[in-house]
Amino acid sequence: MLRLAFLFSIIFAHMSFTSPLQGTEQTLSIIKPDGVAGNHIGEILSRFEKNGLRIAAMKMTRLSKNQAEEFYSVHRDRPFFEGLTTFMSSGPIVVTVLEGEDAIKKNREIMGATDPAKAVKGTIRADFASSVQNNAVHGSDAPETAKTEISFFFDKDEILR
Ligand code: IDP
Ligand code: MG
Repeated sequence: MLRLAFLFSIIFAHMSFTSPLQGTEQTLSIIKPDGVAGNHIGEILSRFEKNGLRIAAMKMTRLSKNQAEEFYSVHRDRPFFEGLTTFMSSGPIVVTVLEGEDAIKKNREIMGATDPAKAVKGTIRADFASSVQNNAVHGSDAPETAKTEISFFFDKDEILR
């Protein structure tokens, strides 16, 4: 009997984390320091939920300059790298794993274009961003980057269902 309970607890523990449900996808979202400082956490998270994305993991944290440089290392040769990583380490951020059908693309649509001046009205960046750099949110751009970005912030057992 005890052995059976033990077996079930292992099965349930295993079911409770990580891989997305069949037909769904996971993506990493960050509410950047400007979004947090502007008191927009609640509104931004509610946009994800209202659009059918489920929050599967969440934490508020702050990146060191080194961590910001590591996270954005693909952009290391771009002229905006220094400013971007200084900005990203300037205050607390809220990091979430969003899960749902087509989550990566859907999140990018909800976010809007990188430059808020070009973002469609009603998107997060059109409504809350103040410049190309201070653009309120980050979202993964492809399945491979989503995977690396999620594991940058979360252990497997921090992603829940
Ligand atoms: P994305 O966040 O829409 O995917 P990326 O091109 O991947 O845009 O750039 C990463 C981040 O770098 C942007 O979200 C923005 O904060 C910053 N960034 C991109 N282009 C510029 C620029 O021309 N000037 C200043 N910052 C920029
Ligand atoms: Mg990008």
